[in-house]
Amino acid sequence: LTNPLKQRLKEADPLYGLWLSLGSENAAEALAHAGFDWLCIDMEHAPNDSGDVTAQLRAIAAAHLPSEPVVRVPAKDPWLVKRVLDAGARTIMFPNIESADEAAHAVRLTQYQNSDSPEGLRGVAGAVRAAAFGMRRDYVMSANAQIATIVQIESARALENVEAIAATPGVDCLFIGPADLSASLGHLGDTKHPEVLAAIARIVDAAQRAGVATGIFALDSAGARQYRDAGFRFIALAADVMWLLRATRQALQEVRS
Ligand code: 3PY
Repeated sequence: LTNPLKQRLKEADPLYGLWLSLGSENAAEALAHAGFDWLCIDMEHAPNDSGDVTAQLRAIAAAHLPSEPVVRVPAKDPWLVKRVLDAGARTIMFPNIESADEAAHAVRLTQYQNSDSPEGLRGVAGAVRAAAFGMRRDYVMSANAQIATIVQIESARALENVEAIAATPGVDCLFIGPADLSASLGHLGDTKHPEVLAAIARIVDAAQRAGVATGIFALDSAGARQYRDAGFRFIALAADVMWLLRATRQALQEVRS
């Protein structure tokens, strides 16, 4: 198994992605032609179960441009993480990680138990899509080193512990959820509040000191550019459903005016 995204997260170039929230393999395949570095299939806030994720992983793989899929699971659930990895996901995003212990647990969920990961919690099955249904016998031995773990920092408690979370072995990227972070800091809906901006700066600093990438969800390209200039390297350019509504509403307004 190789996961190009895991390597690219260590490099300096910014990686731009898109949230897939439509629950549609057709949309996923179409958007995989748009040239994003990564596409995030969202199981936390979108109607995607593990069957939908499998269909979208296949759809993304069918496109001619190599967008790397990321799957955001809804929680640190062993059975769900296992299924998504068995379906072929190589990069998992965990929402709301609040301590180094939680970060270490998230990493363990992605790892088979082995000498390099004695506390790994991932169950072993050979005949799964990730291992070409048993044809890729090297998968089980190579997966641990290639799965990337992205943890979301999105609460006041996570902020207190961010330096320890960033230093947790196996964490590849700290991803800020600005909506949840601002709510947790007492500023629901105000992602530009000075306290939220100070929190974001602290998270970037902690990640840079620990040598891990920092990611964030931007609402548009102007916001994405600002985040890039602030040192973010893994930036979501909003979500498919948001662009769909923006573009269609604008066209309708234009034709009606
Ligand atoms: C947030 O903004 O809270 C996120 O998790 C991004 O979707």
